[in-house]
Amino acid sequence: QSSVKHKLLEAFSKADGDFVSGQALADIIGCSRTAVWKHIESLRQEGFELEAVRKKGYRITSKPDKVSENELLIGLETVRLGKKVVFIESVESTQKEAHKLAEEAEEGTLVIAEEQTAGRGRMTREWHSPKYTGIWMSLILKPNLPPYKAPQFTLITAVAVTEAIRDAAGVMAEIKWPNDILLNGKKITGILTELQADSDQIRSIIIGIGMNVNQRQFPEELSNIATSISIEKGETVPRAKLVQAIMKNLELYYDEYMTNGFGLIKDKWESYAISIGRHIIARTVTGTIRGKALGITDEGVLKLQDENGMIHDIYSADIEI
Ligand code: BT5
Repeated sequence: QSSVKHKLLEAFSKADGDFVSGQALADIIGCSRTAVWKHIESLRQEGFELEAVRKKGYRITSKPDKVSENELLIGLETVRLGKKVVFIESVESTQKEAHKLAEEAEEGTLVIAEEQTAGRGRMTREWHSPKYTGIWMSLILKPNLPPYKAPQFTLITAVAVTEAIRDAAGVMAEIKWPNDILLNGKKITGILTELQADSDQIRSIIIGIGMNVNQRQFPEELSNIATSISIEKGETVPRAKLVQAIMKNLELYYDEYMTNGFGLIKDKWESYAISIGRHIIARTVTGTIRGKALGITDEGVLKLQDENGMIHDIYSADIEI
């Protein structure tokens, strides 16, 4: 049943908004034209809107705002990333699921949920992940690289996600080192890069992305620091389209990174970052440093110059601007 739906959606995806004849659909799924009609009805039940015109066939006029496998498949323009989707309606944490699947999973496998009941940030922090309004997903990559390269993936992801938000939602997202994306000064996205590795070789990188898309409000404790795309833009944004844009950009920059190294990504990252060139406060586990953010190194380390002119390498911290 679900593979029939898959084939139908793939056919509509290829048609790119044009009509597909009932006969063509019948051929693709190997059934009668009457049976096609039944499958079309079941798509309608799921929230797809389809137009049916005699002698022309069917076309999809709108997709439901869901992030399940089918919605992500239509219009996905990647070769590897996001081709295998593990959708779970409600999960503790997609990150936790991805860790469980990582060893067996093929590269590019995406774990995504409508809701997380125990989403997490760095360390033991909580990540607020309410139902149907955000993007809560974890992507499994398997680059042939040593583990010390892993922090660069947070930066690659930040560039890919920032561009996806700018293009697919039309709002000016900016990066705050190392793993936040802000809109009008408030956090809309957090990135969590984790590893399964041997001492000299990455086995899997698990990139967790949490994005506030269509929330209209936040709990008290987050309302000063967090926002959503729809609050800032004043209209809702289809989440599947954002996921697809992220997958496309990530594939592009991942390939760029593996082929040509970090140069281009570093330039883009610095051009999207708000903190570079400004005075900031970096709170690390060992203490607080104030100074001017000079830029990032090829390893993704933040260079911070204090008032005595001394330059500090910041590997991990929370930044206050
Ligand atoms: C992060 O941590 O920003 C990484 C968040 C990664 C979440 C994704 S969702 C999919 C995957 N599955 C998971 O379980 N996690 C990943 P950090 O820099 O430590 O920031 C956490 C802090 O952000 C919290 O302590 C709150 O102050 C704040 N916060 C929590 N939920 C938020 C939200 N929805 N929007 C904005 N800020 C939030």
